Amino acid sequence: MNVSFFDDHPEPADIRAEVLAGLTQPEKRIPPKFFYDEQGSRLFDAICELPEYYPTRTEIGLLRQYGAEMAELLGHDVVLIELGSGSSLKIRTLLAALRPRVYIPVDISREHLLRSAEGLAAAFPDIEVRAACADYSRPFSLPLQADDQPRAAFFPGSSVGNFEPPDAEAFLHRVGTLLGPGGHLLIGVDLRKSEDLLHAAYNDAQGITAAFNLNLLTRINRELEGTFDPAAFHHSAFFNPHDSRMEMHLVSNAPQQVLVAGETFRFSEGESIHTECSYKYSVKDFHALAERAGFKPVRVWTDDQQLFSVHGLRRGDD
Ligand code: AVI
Repeated sequence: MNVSFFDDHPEPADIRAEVLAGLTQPEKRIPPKFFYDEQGSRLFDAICELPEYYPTRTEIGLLRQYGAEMAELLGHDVVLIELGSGSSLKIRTLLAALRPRVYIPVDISREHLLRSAEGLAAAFPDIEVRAACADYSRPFSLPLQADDQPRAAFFPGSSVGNFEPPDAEAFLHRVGTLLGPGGHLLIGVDLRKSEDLLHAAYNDAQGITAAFNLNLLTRINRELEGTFDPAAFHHSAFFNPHDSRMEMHLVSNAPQQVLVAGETFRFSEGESIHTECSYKYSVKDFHALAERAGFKPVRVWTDDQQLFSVHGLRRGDD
Protein backbone atom coordinates (compact mmCIF):
# COMPACT_ATOMS: atom_id res chain seq x y z
CA MET A 1 0.00 0.00 0.00
CA ASN A 2 1.24 3.48 -0.88
CA VAL A 3 1.38 4.78 2.70
CA SER A 4 4.27 5.73 4.99
CA PHE A 5 4.25 6.88 8.61
CA PHE A 6 6.21 9.70 10.25
CA ASP A 7 6.06 10.14 14.04
CA ASP A 8 6.55 13.50 15.78
CA HIS A 9 3.99 12.72 18.50
CA PRO A 10 4.37 14.71 21.78
CA GLU A 11 6.26 12.83 24.51
CA PRO A 12 4.36 11.80 27.69
CA ALA A 13 6.57 14.30 29.60
CA ASP A 14 5.22 17.15 27.41
CA ILE A 15 1.63 16.12 28.13
CA ARG A 16 2.36 15.98 31.86
CA ALA A 17 4.02 19.42 31.87
CA GLU A 18 1.18 21.06 29.91
CA VAL A 19 -1.60 19.52 32.00
CA LEU A 20 0.10 20.39 35.31
CA ALA A 21 0.81 23.95 34.14
CA GLY A 22 -2.87 24.37 33.14
CA LEU A 23 -4.22 23.02 36.44
CA THR A 24 -1.94 25.37 38.38
CA GLN A 25 -3.42 28.52 36.76
CA PRO A 26 -5.76 30.67 38.93
CA GLU A 27 -8.49 29.65 36.44
CA LYS A 28 -7.75 25.99 35.77
CA ARG A 29 -7.51 25.00 32.11
CA ILE A 30 -6.43 22.07 29.96
CA PRO A 31 -5.77 22.57 26.22
CA PRO A 32 -8.43 21.02 23.96
CA LYS A 33 -5.85 19.03 21.99
CA PHE A 34 -5.81 16.54 24.90
CA PHE A 35 -9.40 15.51 24.12
CA TYR A 36 -8.14 13.35 21.28
CA ASP A 37 -7.03 10.01 22.70
CA GLU A 38 -8.57 6.93 21.04
CA GLN A 39 -11.89 7.26 22.84
CA GLY A 40 -11.93 11.05 22.44
CA SER A 41 -11.40 10.74 18.69
CA ARG A 42 -14.25 8.21 18.51
CA LEU A 43 -16.53 10.52 20.49
CA PHE A 44 -15.59 13.44 18.26
CA ASP A 45 -16.56 11.37 15.21
CA ALA A 46 -19.90 10.73 16.90
CA ILE A 47 -20.32 14.49 17.56
CA CYS A 48 -19.83 15.11 13.83
CA GLU A 49 -22.87 12.91 13.13
CA LEU A 50 -25.17 14.63 15.64
CA PRO A 51 -28.24 16.44 14.32
CA GLU A 52 -27.38 19.47 16.49
CA TYR A 53 -23.73 19.71 15.36
CA TYR A 54 -24.22 21.63 12.10
CA PRO A 55 -20.52 22.41 11.26
CA THR A 56 -19.54 19.01 9.82
CA ARG A 57 -22.50 18.46 7.52
CA THR A 58 -22.52 22.10 6.42
CA GLU A 59 -18.83 22.02 5.53
CA ILE A 60 -19.25 18.69 3.71
CA GLY A 61 -22.14 20.26 1.77
CA LEU A 62 -19.86 23.14 0.74
CA LEU A 63 -17.08 20.73 -0.30
CA ARG A 64 -19.54 18.71 -2.39
CA GLN A 65 -21.10 21.75 -4.00
CA TYR A 66 -17.93 23.74 -4.66
CA GLY A 67 -15.21 21.04 -4.64
CA ALA A 68 -14.28 21.64 -8.27
CA GLU A 69 -13.80 25.39 -7.67
CA MET A 70 -11.81 24.69 -4.51
CA ALA A 71 -9.57 22.21 -6.34
CA GLU A 72 -9.04 24.77 -9.10
CA LEU A 73 -7.90 27.29 -6.51
CA LEU A 74 -5.49 24.89 -4.77
CA GLY A 75 -4.05 23.76 -8.10
CA HIS A 76 -3.73 20.18 -9.37
CA ASP A 77 -0.64 18.06 -8.91
CA VAL A 78 0.13 19.60 -5.51
CA VAL A 79 1.44 18.12 -2.29
CA LEU A 80 -1.64 18.42 -0.08
CA ILE A 81 -1.12 18.78 3.68
CA GLU A 82 -4.23 18.19 5.79
CA LEU A 83 -3.98 19.55 9.33
CA GLY A 84 -6.00 17.69 11.94
CA SER A 85 -7.14 15.05 9.51
CA GLY A 86 -10.68 14.84 10.87
CA SER A 87 -13.63 13.42 9.02
CA SER A 88 -12.64 11.13 6.18
CA LEU A 89 -15.75 12.19 4.22
CA LYS A 90 -14.37 15.72 3.87
CA ILE A 91 -10.97 14.67 2.62
CA ARG A 92 -12.43 12.03 0.30
CA THR A 93 -14.55 14.71 -1.35
CA LEU A 94 -11.53 17.00 -1.76
CA LEU A 95 -9.12 14.23 -2.88
CA ALA A 96 -11.60 13.09 -5.51
CA ALA A 97 -11.79 16.64 -6.92
CA LEU A 98 -8.10 17.50 -6.53
CA ARG A 99 -6.17 14.24 -7.12
CA PRO A 100 -2.94 15.57 -5.54
CA ARG A 101 0.41 13.87 -6.14
CA VAL A 102 1.11 13.44 -2.42
CA TYR A 103 -1.26 13.68 0.53
CA ILE A 104 0.15 14.34 4.03
CA PRO A 105 -2.47 13.95 6.78
CA VAL A 106 -1.28 15.40 10.11
CA ASP A 107 -2.97 14.45 13.37
CA ILE A 108 -2.18 14.16 17.08
CA SER A 109 -4.19 10.93 17.47
CA ARG A 110 -1.87 8.16 16.21
CA GLU A 111 -4.19 5.14 15.81
CA HIS A 112 -6.96 7.22 14.36
CA LEU A 113 -4.56 8.78 11.86
CA LEU A 114 -3.12 5.45 10.76
CA ARG A 115 -6.52 3.85 10.26
CA SER A 116 -7.78 6.69 8.16
CA ALA A 117 -4.50 6.99 6.17
CA GLU A 118 -4.66 3.30 5.28
CA GLY A 119 -8.30 3.60 4.22
CA LEU A 120 -7.50 6.59 1.99
CA ALA A 121 -4.43 4.94 0.46
CA ALA A 122 -6.60 1.96 -0.48
CA ALA A 123 -9.30 4.20 -1.96
CA PHE A 124 -6.82 6.41 -3.90
CA PRO A 125 -4.00 4.06 -5.00
CA ASP A 126 -2.50 6.70 -7.32
CA ILE A 127 -1.86 9.14 -4.43
CA GLU A 128 1.20 8.74 -2.20
CA VAL A 129 0.03 9.04 1.43
CA ARG A 130 2.56 10.14 4.08
CA ALA A 131 0.83 10.12 7.47
CA ALA A 132 2.42 12.39 10.09
CA CYS A 133 1.56 12.14 13.79
CA ALA A 134 2.26 15.59 15.27
CA ASP A 135 0.88 18.32 17.52
CA TYR A 136 0.29 21.09 15.00
CA SER A 137 -0.45 23.65 17.73
CA ARG A 138 3.35 23.93 18.18
CA PRO A 139 6.18 24.09 15.66
CA PHE A 140 6.31 20.64 14.06
CA SER A 141 8.16 18.83 11.30
CA LEU A 142 6.59 17.08 8.32
CA PRO A 143 7.77 14.40 5.87
CA LEU A 144 8.29 16.99 3.13
CA GLN A 145 10.92 16.60 0.45
CA ALA A 146 12.87 19.35 -1.29
CA ASP A 147 11.05 18.78 -4.57
CA ASP A 148 7.59 18.78 -2.98
CA GLN A 149 6.47 21.92 -4.81
CA PRO A 150 3.86 23.35 -5.12
CA ARG A 151 2.22 22.75 -1.75
CA ALA A 152 -1.32 23.37 -0.57
CA ALA A 153 -2.96 22.91 2.84
CA PHE A 154 -6.45 22.00 4.02
CA PHE A 155 -7.51 22.84 7.57
CA PRO A 156 -11.17 21.84 7.90
CA GLY A 157 -13.70 21.72 10.72
CA SER A 158 -13.08 25.21 12.15
CA SER A 159 -10.30 23.79 14.30
CA VAL A 160 -8.69 27.21 13.86
CA GLY A 161 -11.42 28.38 16.25
CA ASN A 162 -9.88 26.25 19.01
CA PHE A 163 -6.82 28.54 19.08
CA GLU A 164 -6.79 31.86 20.93
CA PRO A 165 -6.76 34.48 18.13
CA PRO A 166 -3.06 35.45 18.61
CA ASP A 167 -2.17 31.73 18.55
CA ALA A 168 -4.33 31.27 15.43
CA GLU A 169 -2.36 34.05 13.79
CA ALA A 170 1.00 32.49 14.76
CA PHE A 171 -0.22 29.08 13.58
CA LEU A 172 -1.37 30.44 10.19
CA HIS A 173 1.97 32.14 9.85
CA ARG A 174 3.73 28.79 10.35
CA VAL A 175 1.43 27.18 7.78
CA GLY A 176 2.36 29.98 5.36
CA THR A 177 6.04 29.21 5.91
CA LEU A 178 5.39 25.51 5.13
CA LEU A 179 3.53 26.41 1.95
CA GLY A 180 6.00 28.95 0.64
CA PRO A 181 5.15 32.10 -1.36
CA GLY A 182 2.02 31.71 -3.47
CA GLY A 183 0.91 28.52 -1.65
CA HIS A 184 -2.80 28.07 -1.03
CA LEU A 185 -4.73 27.23 2.13
CA LEU A 186 -8.33 26.02 2.21
CA ILE A 187 -9.70 26.54 5.70
CA GLY A 188 -13.10 25.90 7.29
CA VAL A 189 -14.29 28.57 9.72
CA ASP A 190 -17.47 28.52 11.78
CA LEU A 191 -19.51 31.72 11.54
CA ARG A 192 -21.15 33.82 14.27
CA LYS A 193 -24.80 32.93 14.59
CA SER A 194 -27.77 32.70 16.96
CA GLU A 195 -26.90 31.62 20.48
CA ASP A 196 -29.66 29.02 20.42
CA LEU A 197 -28.08 27.12 17.54
CA LEU A 198 -24.64 27.32 19.14
CA HIS A 199 -25.95 26.23 22.52
CA ALA A 200 -27.67 23.19 21.03
CA ALA A 201 -24.56 22.19 19.04
CA TYR A 202 -22.43 21.98 22.21
CA ASN A 203 -25.16 20.61 24.52
CA ASP A 204 -26.59 17.77 22.45
CA ALA A 205 -29.58 15.81 23.67
CA GLN A 206 -27.73 12.45 23.66
CA GLY A 207 -24.94 13.77 25.89
CA ILE A 208 -22.14 12.86 23.46
CA THR A 209 -20.44 16.26 23.82
CA ALA A 210 -20.63 15.89 27.61
CA ALA A 211 -19.00 12.43 27.34
CA PHE A 212 -16.31 13.88 25.05
CA ASN A 213 -15.54 16.62 27.58
CA LEU A 214 -15.54 14.25 30.60
CA ASN A 215 -13.34 11.71 28.77
CA LEU A 216 -10.49 14.15 29.34
CA LEU A 217 -10.57 13.27 33.05
CA THR A 218 -10.47 9.53 32.27
CA ARG A 219 -7.49 10.12 29.99
CA ILE A 220 -5.64 12.06 32.71
CA ASN A 221 -6.38 9.29 35.21
CA ARG A 222 -4.91 6.70 32.84
CA GLU A 223 -1.89 8.60 31.50
CA LEU A 224 -0.96 10.83 34.46
CA GLU A 225 -1.96 8.71 37.45
CA GLY A 226 -4.93 10.97 38.10
CA THR A 227 -7.63 10.34 40.70
CA PHE A 228 -10.48 12.29 39.05
CA ASP A 229 -13.97 10.89 39.61
CA PRO A 230 -15.68 11.89 36.33
CA ALA A 231 -19.06 11.56 38.09
CA ALA A 232 -18.00 14.37 40.45
CA PHE A 233 -17.84 16.84 37.51
CA HIS A 234 -20.36 17.96 34.91
CA HIS A 235 -20.15 19.34 31.38
CA SER A 236 -20.95 23.00 30.81
CA ALA A 237 -20.92 24.79 27.43
CA PHE A 238 -22.06 28.35 26.75
CA PHE A 239 -21.56 31.23 24.33
CA ASN A 240 -19.37 34.11 25.50
CA PRO A 241 -20.59 37.02 23.32
CA HIS A 242 -17.86 39.38 24.47
CA ASP A 243 -15.15 37.14 23.00
CA SER A 244 -17.36 35.60 20.28
CA ARG A 245 -16.61 32.07 21.41
CA MET A 246 -18.22 28.94 22.75
CA GLU A 247 -16.58 27.80 25.97
CA MET A 248 -16.55 24.28 27.39
CA HIS A 249 -15.87 23.64 31.06
CA LEU A 250 -15.81 20.71 33.47
CA VAL A 251 -17.49 21.92 36.64
CA SER A 252 -16.85 20.40 40.05
CA ASN A 253 -20.08 19.20 41.69
CA ALA A 254 -18.68 19.56 45.22
CA PRO A 255 -15.55 20.63 47.09
CA GLN A 256 -12.91 17.99 46.35
CA GLN A 257 -9.24 17.21 46.06
CA VAL A 258 -7.63 15.38 43.14
CA LEU A 259 -4.15 13.99 42.53
CA VAL A 260 -2.49 14.33 39.10
CA ALA A 261 1.06 13.06 38.57
CA GLY A 262 1.66 13.20 42.32
CA GLU A 263 0.41 16.80 42.73
CA THR A 264 -2.72 17.80 44.63
CA PHE A 265 -5.35 20.10 43.13
CA ARG A 266 -8.27 21.48 45.16
CA PHE A 267 -11.66 22.35 43.69
CA SER A 268 -14.45 24.32 45.33
CA GLU A 269 -18.07 23.53 44.44
CA GLY A 270 -18.84 25.11 41.04
CA GLU A 271 -15.17 25.69 40.18
CA SER A 272 -14.33 24.64 36.65
CA ILE A 273 -11.55 23.47 34.39
CA HIS A 274 -11.82 25.42 31.14
CA THR A 275 -11.29 22.77 28.47
CA GLU A 276 -12.09 24.47 25.15
CA CYS A 277 -12.73 27.75 23.37
CA SER A 278 -14.33 27.60 19.96
CA TYR A 279 -14.14 31.06 18.38
CA LYS A 280 -16.79 32.05 15.86
CA TYR A 281 -15.73 34.60 13.23
CA SER A 282 -17.47 36.87 10.77
CA VAL A 283 -16.00 36.63 7.25
CA LYS A 284 -14.55 40.13 7.70
CA ASP A 285 -12.89 39.34 11.04
CA PHE A 286 -11.41 36.11 9.70
CA HIS A 287 -10.04 37.93 6.66
CA ALA A 288 -8.34 40.45 8.95
CA LEU A 289 -6.77 37.59 10.97
CA ALA A 290 -5.58 35.80 7.81
CA GLU A 291 -4.08 39.00 6.44
CA ARG A 292 -2.18 39.63 9.67
CA ALA A 293 -0.74 36.12 9.20
CA GLY A 294 0.50 36.90 5.68
CA PHE A 295 -2.37 35.44 3.61
CA LYS A 296 -4.51 37.15 0.99
CA PRO A 297 -8.19 36.16 0.91
CA VAL A 298 -9.03 34.84 -2.57
CA ARG A 299 -12.47 33.20 -2.27
CA VAL A 300 -15.00 32.41 0.40
CA TRP A 301 -17.81 29.88 0.11
CA THR A 302 -20.74 29.94 2.56
CA ASP A 303 -24.00 28.01 2.82
CA ASP A 304 -27.43 29.63 2.33
CA GLN A 305 -28.04 29.90 6.07
CA GLN A 306 -24.63 31.51 6.69
CA LEU A 307 -23.72 28.86 9.25
CA PHE A 308 -20.21 28.03 8.03
CA SER A 309 -17.52 29.38 5.71
CA VAL A 310 -14.70 27.81 3.73
CA HIS A 311 -11.97 30.29 2.82
CA GLY A 312 -9.48 30.01 0.00
CA LEU A 313 -6.35 31.96 0.99
CA ARG A 314 -3.11 32.59 -0.85
CA ARG A 315 0.17 33.20 0.91
CA GLY A 316 1.68 36.52 -0.08
CA ASP A 317 4.97 36.70 -1.91
CA ASP A 318 6.84 38.40 1.03
C1 AVI B 1 -12.57 20.30 16.65
N1 AVI B 1 -13.35 21.52 16.98
C2 AVI B 1 -13.38 22.45 15.86
C3 AVI B 1 -14.65 21.26 17.59
C4 AVI B 1 -15.37 22.60 17.88
O1 AVI B 1 -16.55 22.70 17.55
O2 AVI B 1 -14.74 23.50 18.43
C5 AVI B 1 -14.53 20.44 18.87
C6 AVI B 1 -15.81 20.27 19.58
N2 AVI B 1 -16.06 20.60 20.81
C7 AVI B 1 -17.30 20.31 21.12
N3 AVI B 1 -17.90 19.84 20.08
C8 AVI B 1 -16.99 19.78 19.07
